[in-house]
Amino acid sequence: MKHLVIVLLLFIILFYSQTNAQSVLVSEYFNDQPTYEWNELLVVTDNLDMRGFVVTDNNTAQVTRQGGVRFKNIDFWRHVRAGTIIGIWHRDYPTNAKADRDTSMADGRIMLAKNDTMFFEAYKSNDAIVNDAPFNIAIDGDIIEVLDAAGNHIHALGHRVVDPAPGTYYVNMATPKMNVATSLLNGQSNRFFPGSKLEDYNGNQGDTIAKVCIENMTRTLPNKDCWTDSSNSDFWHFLRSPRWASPTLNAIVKPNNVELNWNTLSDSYPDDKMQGYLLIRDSGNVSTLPVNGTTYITGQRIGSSIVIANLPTSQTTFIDTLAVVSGTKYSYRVYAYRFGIDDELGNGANPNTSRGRQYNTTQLASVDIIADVEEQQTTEFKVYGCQPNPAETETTIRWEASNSAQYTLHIVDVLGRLMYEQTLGGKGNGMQSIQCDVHNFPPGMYNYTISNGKHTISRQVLVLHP
Ligand SMILES: [Ca+2]
Ligand SMILES: [Ca+2]
Ligand SMILES: [Ca+2]
Repeated sequence: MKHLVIVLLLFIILFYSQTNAQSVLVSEYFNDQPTYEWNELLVVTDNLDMRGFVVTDNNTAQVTRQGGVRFKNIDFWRHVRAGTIIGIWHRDYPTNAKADRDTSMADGRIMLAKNDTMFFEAYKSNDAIVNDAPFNIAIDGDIIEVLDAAGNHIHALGHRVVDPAPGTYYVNMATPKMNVATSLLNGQSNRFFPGSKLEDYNGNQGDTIAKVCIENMTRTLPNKDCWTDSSNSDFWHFLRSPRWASPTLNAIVKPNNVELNWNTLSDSYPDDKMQGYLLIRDSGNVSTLPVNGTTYITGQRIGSSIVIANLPTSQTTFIDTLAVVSGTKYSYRVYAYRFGIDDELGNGANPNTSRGRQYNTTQLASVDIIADVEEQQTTEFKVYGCQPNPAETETTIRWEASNSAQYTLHIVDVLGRLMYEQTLGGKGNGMQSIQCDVHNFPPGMYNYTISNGKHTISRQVLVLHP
């Protein structure tokens, strides 16, 4: 029993130290003339309150903290989403281009300057040896460290070439951390690589989990190896996409629509609307996934699928206004996403950048249905083959009603896209007909469906433009 309690306590301590310590990662930092120096942070914990957080550098001997920034007590830092990339210039903005000055967090990427008092207060360590303590990376040794608002160590990456390396501040610092035993020349960056999972961000000097070189620097982009093109974009994508445990989707087929409902995904701060659902329909098999970095609009195609909605996570139902064709298979998918269009790279950012909108394409809700709406079994009305069929410019659809209900006509293409819709009015008994203009339809097979709200009957028409 006593052993069990100790084990449990150790587990709890370990759990807390892990979750607290790794809420933010120091991913990479760049040494140059101070004007062009930067560091890059990656947020791990979702909905993280970063008000009061500190990013600080160290002196060359790694003995004491120097300067840096403290995140201001403003709403901007209150609900930072997992996967947010924070780049900080160590002085001012070099230019006002979005690559260099990006103050909008909706896309999960910001690039701010230390001297921007909208976001930061200057931080100077109480025990800084030098009076003037700016944010300066030294060639022979330094550390970029993140502290939480209470001053607790969160994460650090350092370098030091001179023996003994590392210095005493580094040695006494809590984990997780990493030090590379080399100098960092102007024009070089120190970066975690491979950095493909959280455990890769904590190690001992000599471990090959961080690298210093002049090649492949990646400011606010996934880290790259020095001499190959491999990057840790999968890990960035993993942090930047939402979680959805056991997604389920139900579809209820009605004569003139399909009602969809699904279970809600995990969203620790729905108010910011940074997460949502992408809904698609396919009248065959879904073969193409949404592409990371791309934001789709309703009606847009993803392979053979069609986007039917983009919804916030507060909504878990949707009515697809589609007159289904009996016997036809329809596939529905609901994908969860986080973040909007990238401010710098625009819509359609290369998926390898893991920037902009990120989809969870492994945890997704799906349902396939074969529509069965009791068609051709009613005595209330009959639908006859249209004339002519194949049709070139127009065709006449005839039906015969035995009562005077309200009838509607829908024509859809093979993807289920509505091409034509007509209310036929409360016609009386007997033979009815309507002439349809099809000269604008692309050549192909179409389904036409007549419904009286209770029953539907569908037939097919081939459109040709010889
Ligand atoms: Ca941005
Ligand atoms: Ca320094
Ligand atoms: Ca990087």
